[in-house]
Amino acid sequence: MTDEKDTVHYEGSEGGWGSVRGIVETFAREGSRPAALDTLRRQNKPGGFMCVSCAYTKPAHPHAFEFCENGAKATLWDLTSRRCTPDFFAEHTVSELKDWKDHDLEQTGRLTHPMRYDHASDRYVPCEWQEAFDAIGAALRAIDPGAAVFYSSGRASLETAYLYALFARLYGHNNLPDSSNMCHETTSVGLKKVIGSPVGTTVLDDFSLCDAIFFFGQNPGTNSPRLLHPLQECVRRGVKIVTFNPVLETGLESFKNPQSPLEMLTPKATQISHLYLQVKAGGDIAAIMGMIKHVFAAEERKWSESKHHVLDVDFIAQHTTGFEAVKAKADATGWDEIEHESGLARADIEEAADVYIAAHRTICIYGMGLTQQVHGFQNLAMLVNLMLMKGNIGRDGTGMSPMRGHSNVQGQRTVGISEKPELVPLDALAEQFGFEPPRDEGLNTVKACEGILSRQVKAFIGLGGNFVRAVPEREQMEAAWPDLQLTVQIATKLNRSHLINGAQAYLLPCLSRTEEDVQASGPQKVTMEDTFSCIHGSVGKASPASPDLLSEPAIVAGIAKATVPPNSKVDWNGWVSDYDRIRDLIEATYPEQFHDFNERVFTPGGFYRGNPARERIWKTESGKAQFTVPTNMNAFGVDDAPGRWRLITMRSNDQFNTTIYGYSDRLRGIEGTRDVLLMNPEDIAAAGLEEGQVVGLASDAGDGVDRQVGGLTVTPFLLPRGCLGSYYPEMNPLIPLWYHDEESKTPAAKSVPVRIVA
Ligand SMILES: Nc1nc2c(c(=O)[nH]1)N[C@H]1C(S)=C(S)[C@@H](COP(=O)(O)OP(=O)(O)OC[C@H]3O[C@@H](n4cnc5c(=O)[nH]c(N)nc54)[C@H](O)[C@@H]3O)O[C@H]1N2
Ligand SMILES: Nc1nc2c(c(=O)[nH]1)N[C@H]1C(S)=C(S)[C@@H](COP(=O)(O)OP(=O)(O)OC[C@H]3O[C@@H](n4cnc5c(=O)[nH]c(N)nc54)[C@H](O)[C@@H]3O)O[C@H]1N2
Ligand SMILES: [Mo]
Repeated sequence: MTDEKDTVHYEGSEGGWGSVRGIVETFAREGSRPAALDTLRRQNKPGGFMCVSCAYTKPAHPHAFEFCENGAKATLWDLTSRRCTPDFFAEHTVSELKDWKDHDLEQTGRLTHPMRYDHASDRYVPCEWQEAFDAIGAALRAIDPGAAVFYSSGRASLETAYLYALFARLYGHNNLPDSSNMCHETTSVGLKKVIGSPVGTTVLDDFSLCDAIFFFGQNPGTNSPRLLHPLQECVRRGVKIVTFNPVLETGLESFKNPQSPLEMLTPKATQISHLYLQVKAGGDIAAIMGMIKHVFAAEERKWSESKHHVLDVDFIAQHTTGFEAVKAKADATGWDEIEHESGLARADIEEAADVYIAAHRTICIYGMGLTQQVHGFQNLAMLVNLMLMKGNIGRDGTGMSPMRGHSNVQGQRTVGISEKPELVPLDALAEQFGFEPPRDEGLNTVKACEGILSRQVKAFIGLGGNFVRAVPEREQMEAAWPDLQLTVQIATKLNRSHLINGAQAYLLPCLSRTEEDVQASGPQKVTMEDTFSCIHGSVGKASPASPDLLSEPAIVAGIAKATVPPNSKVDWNGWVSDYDRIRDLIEATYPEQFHDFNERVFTPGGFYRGNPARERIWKTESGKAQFTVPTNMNAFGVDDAPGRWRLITMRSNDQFNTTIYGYSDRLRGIEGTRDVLLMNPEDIAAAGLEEGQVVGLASDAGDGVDRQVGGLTVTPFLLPRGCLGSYYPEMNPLIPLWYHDEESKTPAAKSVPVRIVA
């Protein structure tokens, strides 16, 4: 065993005073004005604004301060007093800015003015909005619509998303990749395949009914901290939480509630996980197979002893298909293989399975640890196998609960941002707007990257996000990018993607959701969908960072109007003047889910848009829930080989995706740097390395392509043997573009094959 003292691992609990200190520090760092406190008070409240950070729900009965350390950071980041103005751009060439770190670029503050990139001076120069729209429209009209890509990061509202997708289709393509393609696309495709639902089946109320929760590869302490409140309540009720994660994540181990004054004054934190299993990266298929084997064994024993079942045999008979094949596979899989592939001991897996067997109602929460794997689909299918055995889908207090990422990433898909035409009611759109929508499959993120590399894609519009920083294969992507004819970035803060420009390039600054959005009919509200499929209204009240900002709907409409021919059923100006009218359009396209949309915008806790799988109506090919036989026992995309490691690319507690707030990963005890290589101490010794030594990583995917990242300090950390950890997005140059989930093409960022270069 490793001596814990020698390894970096945070001692305290998530939440608590550390988290309060985190908020206070951010307040100072952003030069926040007192008005920012008012904004925080309105965060995630009915009639307030919805957090710009994660997609966790906004409860009907919010706490006095219904936000977490990271939600507060995200809000204060938007409300910073710093400004990135035309004067700043006059002082710095774009080439010069390319040497800046991600953190420093965003620290220049909010973008204030529309800018055009001027190649001659290598600078961004100010332009007028209409001038930008006209030039973008002319450039788009000059190319084949199929050669344009309209990307979105999952933050923009339902109203913006709907207009953006409509614009793409009126113009003539379905090339609508979304950050979801790098994230929970494995869910959208995988869950859809096996239970007919592209989204989770649980709602918040299920958490007050369940007896057990299984966590696979999701880190709430950092990425959805408000989820820790219901978890804490669950633990108090006696719910058993079992976690499978290669990293001992503090939030999942223990939690101190910063909203509870009593708890803050005592040293006591709630122990969250009853059992914490440090599965090998990519080892979940085997671990779940072990649990399934144990459930079958328990079924045999119980049946022979008492003629009672562990399995929900009626549910299996009535609602599922493929059960026998999975049983046969479980029988045929030996424990040696399971232990080897999962890195876990049989007794531990059996103990986890015993929690599952004893529980009447189980919820399964999962995240990037399962979805960002080459066999990510099989990860999810195995979880569904396990859940179906005891009828744990489509019953109160149970269900599959993917924790989605960006605050409206799920909703953007709901209202039409999809490259998959079969997921969009194209006939309804054709009727509503009197046009013939394109029916061809569009480009997802990986295919958009392929198109950019092959020079077939000519134009890129980014509705938020930091595309070149977030995608795999960074070196090649950055090299190909300047060959694009047109690049347009709609953004709040400067980032790396704004520095790699096409022949014509525009940087268009928009309002943040925290800010007041006044249009011709008055102040506007917008809406988003949370991870439980509930729709919430949001009203910004802060005064805009600059008088020259436009709202996202106004920018999308401005470009659209300059691009597509006039159409009597398309009223860009009218829609932007009153977002109620956009919600009417959404209601007309999706009448079942969005009926009475405008009346229901401020339903406390949001309004639920429904999910057939929750009612045990399975919209799958067979009309049943599907048991799936795995073809692989691990999710790793290449074979193990000597000197080949599985690299986990991680998020720190001081970042939101490519936005780096600071260099502290408090919950993992790493301070002042992100350039670390986390390694098990025994691995460090076995590899002949030393703590503190600076090394590099090279891609070891077997394709002969040279991909390297250097300057990483070897840091002992309690990871399973054979696994390495380092931060996203710094590690993205190491991920081959082809290294993605086999079904959904989600880049496999959680078990990247690498070699250590000393
Ligand atoms: N503060 C903050 N909040 C965020 C974000 C952020 O960057 N910062 N990002 C947002 C977005 S877009 C998203 S998608 C979500 C992401 O939220 P998560 O889904 O939590 O994503 P990650 O932190 O990337 O990884 C999740 C966990 O998977 C574990 N893991 C890695 N490999 C494996 C494996 O093979 N098996 C298992 N079982 N576990 C594994 C990691 O140790 C980590 O704890 O969070 C959202 N919220
Ligand atoms: N190696 C590795 N790669 C990954 C991941 C990983 O875990 N590992 N995770 C993947 C995941 S889950 C995701 S979701 C993607 C994220 O990929 P993206 O969504 O493309 O990236 P973000 O970092 O969220 O985008 C940040 C930028 O969005 C802009 N922005 C912020 N707020 C707003 C707004 O309100 N409006 C507009 N228009 N712009 C705004 C700001 O300019 C900011 O710089 O990365 C993926 N890449
Ligand atoms: Mo994400």
